[in-house]
Amino acid sequence: MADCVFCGIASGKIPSTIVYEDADVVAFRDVAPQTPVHILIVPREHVASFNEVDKLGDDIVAKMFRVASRLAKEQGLRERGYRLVSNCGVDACQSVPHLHIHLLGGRAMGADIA
Ligand code: DGP
Repeated sequence: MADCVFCGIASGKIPSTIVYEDADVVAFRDVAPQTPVHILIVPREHVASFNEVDKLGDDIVAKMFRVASRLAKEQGLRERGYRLVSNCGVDACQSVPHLHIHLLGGRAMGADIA
């Protein structure tokens, strides 16, 4: 989608540090990391948020979570743990309207998730 920053990253038009990509899914480092490891996992296909997850094939939704698990291992997060977050809509402070999962880890986080 024109004007979507994550579509731009997925297509290579906007530079980013990509840590995983295949035909369906791209993962790249967050430009403003909130933890030592902060990676965003997105589908190449533009859908605005989890509200539209039904527009994606089940294989792509599953792959996003498999990629998250694989990256957590590669980044050395499995022993201490990590957090997966997807902000959806205004109340959750979603700032980029392209579905994404944050993979956060590398330091202890608070117990509150909201
Ligand atoms: P959210 O607030 O959940 O929509 O998270 C959007 C995240 O996207 C936020 O942590 C910052 C990140 N982000 C925004 N623009 C860019 C960009 O151009 N490049 C990268 N790598 N990350 C971005």
